[in-house]
Amino acid sequence: MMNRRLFMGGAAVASAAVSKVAMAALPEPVIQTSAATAAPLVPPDGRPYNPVVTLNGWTCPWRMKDGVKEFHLVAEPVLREMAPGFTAHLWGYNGQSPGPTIEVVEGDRVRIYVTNRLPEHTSVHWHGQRLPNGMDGVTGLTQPGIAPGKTFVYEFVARRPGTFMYHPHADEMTQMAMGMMGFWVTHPKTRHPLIDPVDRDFCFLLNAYDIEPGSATPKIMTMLDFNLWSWNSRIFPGIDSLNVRLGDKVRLRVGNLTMTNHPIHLHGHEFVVSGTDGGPTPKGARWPEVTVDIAVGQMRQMDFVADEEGDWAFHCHKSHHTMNAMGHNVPTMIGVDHRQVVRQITKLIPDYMVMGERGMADMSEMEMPLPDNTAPMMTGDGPFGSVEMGGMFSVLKVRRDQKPGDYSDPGWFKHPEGTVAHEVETPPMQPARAAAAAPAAMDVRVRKPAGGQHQH
Ligand SMILES: [Cu+2]
Repeated sequence: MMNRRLFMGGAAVASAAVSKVAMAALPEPVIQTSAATAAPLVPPDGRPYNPVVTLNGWTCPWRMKDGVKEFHLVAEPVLREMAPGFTAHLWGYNGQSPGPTIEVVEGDRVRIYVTNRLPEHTSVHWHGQRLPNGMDGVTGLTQPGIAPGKTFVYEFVARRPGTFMYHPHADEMTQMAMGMMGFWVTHPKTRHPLIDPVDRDFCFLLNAYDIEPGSATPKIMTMLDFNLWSWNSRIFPGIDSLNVRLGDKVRLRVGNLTMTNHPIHLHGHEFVVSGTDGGPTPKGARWPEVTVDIAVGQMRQMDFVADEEGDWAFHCHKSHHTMNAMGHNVPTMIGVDHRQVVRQITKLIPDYMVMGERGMADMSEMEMPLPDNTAPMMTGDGPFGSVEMGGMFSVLKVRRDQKPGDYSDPGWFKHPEGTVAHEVETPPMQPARAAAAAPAAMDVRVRKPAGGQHQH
C-alpha cells in the first residue's frame, strides 16, 4: 500500500514529448509508475467527500482553476506489472493501465485535457455521463480523432452522482484490448436519499488480455479466448486484498470492459446492488445477493456491512476466470500418469506444460520451469498452502482492530481456537450403498438407429 507521500514521491512530470511552452496552460500530467493500491486521495479543495480506493490503482490529482476541476490524461504505451514477475506491454493513461480514477462531486464543472502519445488516433468516451453531445468522445460521430501528438480538451458538468468509467471510442478493439480504460466516481453533493454514506469505498474494472506465455504484448484480435482475466490489469496473487474494519459499511464499485459477463461473488456476507451506471437503485428494488452478474459494458455498485471477521474470498465465479495464462488446447489429463512422458518431452521442449493427472492442483506444486515473464497458472500462497487460484480473485479482510482510514494489509486472519475445519481420526469405512446403485461393470455402447438411413 502506498501512502500519500510515497505517491507524490513516485510521481514524475512527463515532459519528454511535449514542449514546456505548449503545455504551459495545461495542468501538468501526473504519471504513476507503481501498480500498488494508492492511498485514497483526500480532496484538497472543492466539496469534501469520502474518497474511493482504486484496487491496484490511484486517483488523478486535479488543479482547481477558476472553480473548474482540471485534469490531464496522457494516452500512452505503458509497462504494467500484472503480477509479481510478469509485466505486460499495454496501452493506458498516465503511466498505468487502467488510467487513474477520476473523482468529482455532483455539480462540479470538469475540464479534462487528453494528450495522445499513442501511434494512432484516440478519443475518450465518458461512459454513463450526461453531457453535451459533442463531449461524448465518439470518433467520427461527435469529434475527429485525437491525432498522435495532439491534445484535446473535454468540458462538462458532472450532473449525475454515481459510478462511471471512461475508455476510447476509437479503434476500440485494439485500444481496449491493450488496456485503455479508467474509473470515474461522482459523489453526491449533499445527503442523497438513495446513496448511503459508507466507511470504505473500493472500485475497479474487469478486463481481460490474451498474452502468450513468455511474451508481453496482448493479441488484439482475440474475441473470446482470453487467457488473463484481470481486475484493473492485475491477476491474483497480484491483486491487493480489500482491508476493512469489522462493522464498516463497505461499497464495491465494479465495471466490466471485457467481452463476457462475470458473476462476481463475495464470501461470508450478503450485499445489495445499490446502484449501476444508470444511477442509484430504488430502495424497493434491492435484495440480498452473494453473487452479481456483471454484463459487458455494465457497472454494479454493491453495499454491505462487513460484520464477519476473517479472510473472505472475493472472486469471479466462472472457474476459468480464476486461472492465469495457459494454453487453451490442453487435453484433460485426469487419471493419466504422464510423469515419464513429461520428463522426456521436457528434455526436448523445456517450456512444455501439461495438466496434472490428479486434477489441476498438481500444477501449483510441479517443479516445471515456466517461460520467462509468465504468471503461474494457479498460485498464491495462503496460511494453509496454495490457494490454487489466479485471475479474478482477491480477499476481503475483515478485522476488529483495523483502524478507521487504515487500508494496509493486516496479514492472514488468526482464527479463534476450534473454528477451522480440520481432519478427524476415523476408522476406515465403506459407505453403505443401495444394491441397485452398484452395477458390476460399466457397459457403454453407442447405438445407432437401425439401418442408418433416414426413413420418410
Ligand atoms: Cu469472470
